[in-house]
Amino acid sequence: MRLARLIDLEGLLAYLRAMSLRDIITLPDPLLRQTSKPVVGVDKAVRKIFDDMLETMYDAPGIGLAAVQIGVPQRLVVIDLSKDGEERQPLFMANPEIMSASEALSDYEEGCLSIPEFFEMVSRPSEVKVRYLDRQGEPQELNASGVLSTCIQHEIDHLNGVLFIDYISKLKRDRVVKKFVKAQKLGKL
Ligand code: GNR
Ligand code: NI
Repeated sequence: MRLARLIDLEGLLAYLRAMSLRDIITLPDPLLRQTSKPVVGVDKAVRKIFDDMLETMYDAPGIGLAAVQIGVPQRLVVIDLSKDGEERQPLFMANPEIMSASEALSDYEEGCLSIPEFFEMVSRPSEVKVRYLDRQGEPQELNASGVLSTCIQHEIDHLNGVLFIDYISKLKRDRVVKKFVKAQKLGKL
């Protein structure tokens, strides 16, 4: 748990109630480069991981999270694109797979909770068709465009050990990795 939450009473109470906030691993943690394993099905244990991921993502805050980012190398993703004050719309995906992707590309400025405070434009297929198991373990198919498409592709990349910095110039990538290696040596940011 982060120090900021320990000295924040409201945050501490929320933590004690839910017991599900997890630490998000950051660059250069080698786990971020590992390939996550498929889940056999969606049971109680998997739903607990989903819940922890969602809580951690809302707290960060972020619009998506892959299980590996909380140190669990299983093929699980949560996404919620709802705006502040709107009703939450969590999307739970187990073993998500991209079935097809459009030829047309879209540019979007991406960030990643595992690479805090770094943002760059990334070009990806505008639309994807994705298959996954939902929170009940039911197979689902989804056609995504816009930010949802970008986010799904970003999260599935995490499951394969791929980060958005892999799509930017080597110069910029080396620079940001170096910054995080140095920050870690100095005992984190
Ligand atoms: O919160 C996040 N925002 C975001 C913005 C643009 C493209 C992708 C993302 S996902 C990111 C959270 C994250 O790191 N998920 O893995
Ligand atoms: Ni990310």
